[in-house]
Amino acid sequence: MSAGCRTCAAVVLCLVVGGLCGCGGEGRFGARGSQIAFSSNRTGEFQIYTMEEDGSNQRMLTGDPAFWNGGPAWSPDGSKLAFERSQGADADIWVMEPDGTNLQQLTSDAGSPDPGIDRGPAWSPDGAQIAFQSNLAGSDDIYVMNADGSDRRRVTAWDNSDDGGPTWSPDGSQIAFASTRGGGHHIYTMNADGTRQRRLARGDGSDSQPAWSPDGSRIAFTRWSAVTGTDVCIIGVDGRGLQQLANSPQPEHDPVWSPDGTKIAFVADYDGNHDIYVMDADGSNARRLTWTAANEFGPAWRP
Ligand SMILES: [Ca+2]
Ligand SMILES: [Ca+2]
Repeated sequence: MSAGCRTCAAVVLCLVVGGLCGCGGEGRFGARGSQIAFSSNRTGEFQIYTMEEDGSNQRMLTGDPAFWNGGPAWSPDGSKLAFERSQGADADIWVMEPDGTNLQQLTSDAGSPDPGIDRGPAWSPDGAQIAFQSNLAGSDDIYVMNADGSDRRRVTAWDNSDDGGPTWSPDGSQIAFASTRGGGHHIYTMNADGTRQRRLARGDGSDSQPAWSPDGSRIAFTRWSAVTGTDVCIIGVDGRGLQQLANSPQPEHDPVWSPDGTKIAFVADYDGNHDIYVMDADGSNARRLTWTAANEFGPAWRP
């Protein structure tokens, strides 16, 4: 296996088990809809950063080299960032303010009963709940908890398949996610209480990382094929209108919508490492926002 293929395999594995989605006002930390949070290992371990949507003003929010930090997700009012933080084999959901202060751990291993690897936080549109994936029951499943970490409940329980990468519909009634049930990796939708689970995108690709569009009509996601590796695609919530937006032979993944639905931020590796890019929602006009030799992942647009 070539180094490139190993990278692809690592990315695909990361996409399958990792859930990255996520998604005010003229406030203390920038204008509404103009900031993007992401993770980068430019200083060593992965930390959470924010930048303006033109790539300027990149600031590190977390800085403890003992922890891996990723998967940032903005609260709907833009006042908080949920993210996944791990040390060793464990990972939990944390939340902080957009300047990196007031860190709080929402899921915990302390004293058990939570030995789970908890990842991929996604806020409900009303800000009251956070969906995430956890292997608490063995395989990865989607869980929903109150935004303060209380009242966790499991909403997927399909054999031993892995379910991850939750993203809420804008009206809060549904959650899309990626699942390995039935073989392969595909996008499913369900009611937010776990009922009416059904497969969305057909085709032979390995699909992951769904991101619901702000107008509710489409879902962006990552599809892996043997020809072009991981690509950014979108599909209607009725399962029609599949489009490939970024499908070069290089890896493209981690799609997320701008709050106004006109742009999609994503991650691509066009020069040997991963960086954040933004394109128009029709796939045109891609421009690069980060220029490091390190890796950037998991963009999340501030509401
Ligand atoms: Ca590609
Ligand atoms: Ca980079």
